[in-house]
Amino acid sequence: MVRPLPLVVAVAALVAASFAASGLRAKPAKKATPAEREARAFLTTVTGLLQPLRTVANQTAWTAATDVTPEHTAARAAADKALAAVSGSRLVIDKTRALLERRADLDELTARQLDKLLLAAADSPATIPEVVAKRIDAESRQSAVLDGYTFCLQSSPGGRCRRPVSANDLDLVLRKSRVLKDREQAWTASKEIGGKLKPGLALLQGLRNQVAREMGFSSFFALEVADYGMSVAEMMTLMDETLAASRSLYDQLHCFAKHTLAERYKQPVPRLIPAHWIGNRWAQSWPGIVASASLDPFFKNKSREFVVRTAEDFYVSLGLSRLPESFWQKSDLYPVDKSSPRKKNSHASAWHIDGEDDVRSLMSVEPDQKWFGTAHHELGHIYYDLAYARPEVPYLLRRGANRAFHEAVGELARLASEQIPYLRKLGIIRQGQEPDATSALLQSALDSVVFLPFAAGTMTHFEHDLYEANLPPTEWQARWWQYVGRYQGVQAPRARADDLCDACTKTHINDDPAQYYDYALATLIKFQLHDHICAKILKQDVRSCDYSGNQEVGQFLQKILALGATRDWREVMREATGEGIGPQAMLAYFAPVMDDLRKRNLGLDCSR
Ligand code: X8Z
Ligand code: ZN
Repeated sequence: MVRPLPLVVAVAALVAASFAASGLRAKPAKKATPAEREARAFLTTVTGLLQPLRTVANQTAWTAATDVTPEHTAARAAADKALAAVSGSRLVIDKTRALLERRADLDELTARQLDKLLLAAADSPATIPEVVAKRIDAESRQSAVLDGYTFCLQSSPGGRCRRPVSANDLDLVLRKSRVLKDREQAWTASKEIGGKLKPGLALLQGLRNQVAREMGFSSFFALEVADYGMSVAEMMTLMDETLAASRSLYDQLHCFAKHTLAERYKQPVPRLIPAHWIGNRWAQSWPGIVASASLDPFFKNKSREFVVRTAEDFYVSLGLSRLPESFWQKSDLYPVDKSSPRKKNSHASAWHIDGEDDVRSLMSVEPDQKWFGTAHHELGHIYYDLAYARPEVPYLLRRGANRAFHEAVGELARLASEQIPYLRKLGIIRQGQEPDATSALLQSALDSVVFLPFAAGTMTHFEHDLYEANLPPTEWQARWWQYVGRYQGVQAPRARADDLCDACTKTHINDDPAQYYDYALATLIKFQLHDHICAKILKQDVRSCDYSGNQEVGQFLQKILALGATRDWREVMREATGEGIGPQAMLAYFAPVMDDLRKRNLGLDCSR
């Protein structure tokens, strides 16, 4: 016989069960300390003010990024100022600091919210209102310059553009053309915008540092790193260790690539690879080097809509819900028609507007391999957002376990989207048409391993110097190319003018400053999660592994996503994979490439 539980016990059991199911730890009910009660009341008030202000700021930023006009740029700045007035107010700063001094008397969840509040305040401290206002205006203007720019393949002597092109057009030339002259023209055109962005970044360098230093951080870089609970030195060490661990594989990939490309373009083998030989504007991934492994031909007869709908189907097949109808109505997923005067940001992004279910993505999807992977990536962000938008997760903790986790989930879905059994199941690749496994894995390393020297090397070290060392604008070009050479083994096609800013052409330097190590860490986490999913849950070969249709995989992911930032990310990592963050899973994944390349490169001059 089942005896009914007394009411109090039943409620306690229910609460504990719902916490356990949600992954939040049920604390034995203890009486809240006075500090805890005070903090909760404070957080309720502040969150009540912040959530609507952030929603409006996100809405106006969305409009500014999807329809670049002076009015939208100004509206974004106005909304950001209204938000800054609360988020960086003296009351918020002083009260949050005072409460955090009593950390021992606070619940973990409460202290975590206060930590996030203080970091957000450091973006716009009211103690220096003129600096904050200048920074907001400068950020808004910089995005408008970036998003409103039209690339130009050919200018007339009068300076007018004879051949305006989109970012997708330039990327296509770099991915497909075998004519070096055309490649150099496209690469050079992609860098013209840097000169226009340089004065804005020079202004922002000072303003970003000023706000961060006002709150006691050594620089803006240190402020952004603090979100991981790490110091600058710790982050830089982690980056350098990651580079060291992947260095021998990278050297083999570099050697193979430069010999293959020199033969393709009928050029002498260089020491460093000329940037315009590579199929990406920043050489952050090297698509198309193993031509037989390209999946682009399989997307020829597919529509743009197919690409995004298939990405949604992937998540639904794991047991996650369909996206809210508003996602499809409000997102901006496809390129602007060439005949339209509208300008929008060309880089893919995912937006969580209200911290609830207003989620949107901004993309310029075309039916090809790159956008197929990117659509899976962006929807990863969206499903993360939706998973933690629930009452148990306080508004201030509705974010990834850390920023890298958010990126890792997107990149994990991209990796899953490239697995041959999945593409076969979807009918994208027919039986017998698959690229051979060795070529596919080699190309995958050329997309993924080569990313680390860019992310952990060039980008992170450049932004470190930009903020921590106040690197003067006159030295930006030289430092950028010094790092591109040192970490990536790549060089500019010809000398670059000092008044240009090739670093400025990278979206993140402008819009997501001092955060690019997120993607380096995400690369490691991605392979660790992938290894766990394939080896432990699906019991499939990690290099030929189909997640789709498996609800257990969905539950594994959902459990991580639903936590948001309620737990320390190191714990989340250990509980999910049984290990700390590291390169071991990635290196094991590509171990056959290392063996293969040692043979292929035997006797070649690999020096650089
Ligand atoms: O910016 C992105 C995503 C949006 S969060 C498309 N990525 C980095 C980049 O393009 O530089 C994904 C991988 C690296
Ligand atoms: Zn992303």
